Amino acid sequence: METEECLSFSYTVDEQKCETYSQYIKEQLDADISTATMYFSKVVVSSCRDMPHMYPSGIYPITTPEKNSLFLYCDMNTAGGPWTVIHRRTKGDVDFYSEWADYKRGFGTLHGDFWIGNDNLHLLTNTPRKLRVELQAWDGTWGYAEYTNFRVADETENYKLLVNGFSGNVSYNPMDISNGSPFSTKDKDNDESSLHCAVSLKSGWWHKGCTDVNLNGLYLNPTDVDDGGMSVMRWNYFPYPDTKYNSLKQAMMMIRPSFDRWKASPKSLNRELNLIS
Ligand SMILES: [Ca+2]
Repeated sequence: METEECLSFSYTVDEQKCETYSQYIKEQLDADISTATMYFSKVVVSSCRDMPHMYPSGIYPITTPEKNSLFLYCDMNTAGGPWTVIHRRTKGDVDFYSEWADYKRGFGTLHGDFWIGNDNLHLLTNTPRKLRVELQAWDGTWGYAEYTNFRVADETENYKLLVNGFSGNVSYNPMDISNGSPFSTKDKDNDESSLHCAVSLKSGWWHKGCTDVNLNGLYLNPTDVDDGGMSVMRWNYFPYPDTKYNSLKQAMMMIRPSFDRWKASPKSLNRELNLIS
């Protein structure tokens, strides 16, 4: 491996080993990531994006420019980061078939499966944000999608979603259908369908009529799916372009500023602002 291909600081020429800082800390402390992040928890910044790149992935106290203080999970390893993780499902031990108040507040645990909360989503996307979605199928296939613009309105607009500017390695962009839709839960039907999509698909989501992506659906091994796949955690046509519903093993959503203000030229800044206005 050439050093240019290693994005980590801990590349060693002799061993030709490229490690992330998280792995390095884990080995050094013989501890899990939570211990490592507690070690650094006195770092205070206004977003994950401002975290020094040498820090490991983990939970950090963030004080936003609006002076809201909250804990966020910063992913320091994924391409294009640091990212703020807003949704994660890797184990299936958290119930995502939840009510409006739960989705508003957020639930789960930042180290495991969680939803960051719709009020937090609104707070964190009040300036333009890029969205990255990571997916893993049960056969081990990884996929990702990115969106140039991602914003969530406040509760008075039922957390309406703006998402566009798709790119990625998945064959289909199902978020396009959710774009412009308000959020719905099992106790609040805001979708355009005659169905109550949140109940039919067992999830809180920006359902329209209903949706082609159900990242908050049921966490099920494919052998346990008994409704044809409608209500499972899924991203239609992933990983098999010929099969509409495939249950997912893992999914994660994360955000970061759409552009780095300090790197953008005035010209590109104007282009960006025109795009979102
Ligand atoms: Ca409906």
